[in-house]
Amino acid sequence: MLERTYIEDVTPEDDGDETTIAGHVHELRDLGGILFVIVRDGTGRLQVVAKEDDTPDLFETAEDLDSEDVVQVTGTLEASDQAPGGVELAPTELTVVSEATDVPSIEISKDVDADLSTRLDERHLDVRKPSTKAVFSLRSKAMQAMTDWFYDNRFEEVDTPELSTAGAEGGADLFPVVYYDKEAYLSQSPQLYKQILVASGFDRLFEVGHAFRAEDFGTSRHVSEIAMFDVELGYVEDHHDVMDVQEESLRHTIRHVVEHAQRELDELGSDLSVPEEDFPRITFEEAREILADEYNHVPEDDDDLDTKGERLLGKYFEEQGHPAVFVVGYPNEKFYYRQDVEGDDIASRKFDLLYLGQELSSGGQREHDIERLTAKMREQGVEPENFEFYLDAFRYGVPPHGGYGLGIDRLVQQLAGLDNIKEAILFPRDPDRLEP
Ligand code: ATP
Ligand code: AMO
Repeated sequence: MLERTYIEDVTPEDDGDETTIAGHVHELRDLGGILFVIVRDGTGRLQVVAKEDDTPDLFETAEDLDSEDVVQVTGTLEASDQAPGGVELAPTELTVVSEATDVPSIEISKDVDADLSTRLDERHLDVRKPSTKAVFSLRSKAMQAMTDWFYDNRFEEVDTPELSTAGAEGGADLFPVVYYDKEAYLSQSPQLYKQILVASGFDRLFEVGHAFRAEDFGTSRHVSEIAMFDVELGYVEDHHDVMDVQEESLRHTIRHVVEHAQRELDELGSDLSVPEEDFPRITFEEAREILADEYNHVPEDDDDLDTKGERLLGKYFEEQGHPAVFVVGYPNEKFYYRQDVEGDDIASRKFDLLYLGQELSSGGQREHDIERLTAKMREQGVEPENFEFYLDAFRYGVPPHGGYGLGIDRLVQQLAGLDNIKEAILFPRDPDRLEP
């Protein structure tokens, strides 16, 4: 490995220390006889001050530098009030590791916002921007925290196929693929496999995977390829056990981000707080009542909340100090949710979690009785015969179970305070974008 100190580890307290850094030339400022070279690595930026009088040979090399050249610099750290971050490097050695042969087509060092489409077309350049890189450092830290929580709470990670013969979430938005001499589909959700595995004895599992939805949307919160954090657990009493897992793991994740990704949050100007209080759990009917009474808003679809409704509910609860709220008991849900349970005053044990005014996850308790499950499938026009691989698992004893799927891209969008979900994805896919 090339010798180097990560720039985020350099502080004014290191005054007088000799160190080596490596990174891209972020910015060059020539003051005649003094050259400021701002070097950027994946963790931050440091000002290198080359002086013609002190190190004439090195100064000559520095004068020939171009933006985005890759350099390795050794020198002495000097605390200075004038330096960005309060510390700079007086260089004694400067090596050009790799030269940039072209001039970047978008501004990397300045905060002029190119439009999103251009940024995504030139994503490899856009990601060099500290504010863009911060999104993905934050994403990595959030995912580390989330997976840690599940490992720490006796969940096991599983890996299920993304090619299959049937869709779990309904047939309309499937992507067909040519699979040898058959037609197959890209997975919409690991839903069926999660349940099969709980039946088989993986009674606390999670999976980080991709889900594909051929939805014909043009919204700021939908993409065609979704990173999904899926969870399933057995031996639940009801959907509240599932919400407990969703709530605790999310709180842990946000807390970790607030405590360990402050540099990224600062870079993004995102002011995030940890939702310490219990997330309110309201029924679907209560949600509709709040929308009608407080905002005179009636979602078009009787069985769902619309985007505007979710935003308004988010606002309503945020004003009361709750950034996250569960809406429980959606009517006419997919066949795998427990519905019409005797004694329940809700239509189903399905919930959505709204976080900062946007749906972040869906989940609930599942139907584990094969008779009721097949009846529900038939009622919904889903042929049980096409789901034998799934139903078979329910013939050998299945613990009562539940789970949820959380859209990772939406989580990052909200944590980072981004307008569009595509900003939270390195190489997003939508109806118009299949590259880069
Ligand atoms: P579901 O569980 O109902 O299949 P979902 O969990 O995949 O949906 P979304 O796709 O975010 O979650 O849908 C939630 C809400 O988003 C919908 O109720 C609808 O109000 C809104 N929505 C979905 N598609 C669009 C669209 N094309 N344009 C505007 N809003 C949309
Ligand atoms: P659902 O279809 O609600 O539920 O998806 C779960 C979560 O995935 C995210 N999501 C999306 N994100 C971006 N673009 C999209 N097109 C998109 N579609 C969904 C959302 C959503 O809340 N099997 C169930 C989950 C379960 O019950 O376990 C499912 O897939 O954040």
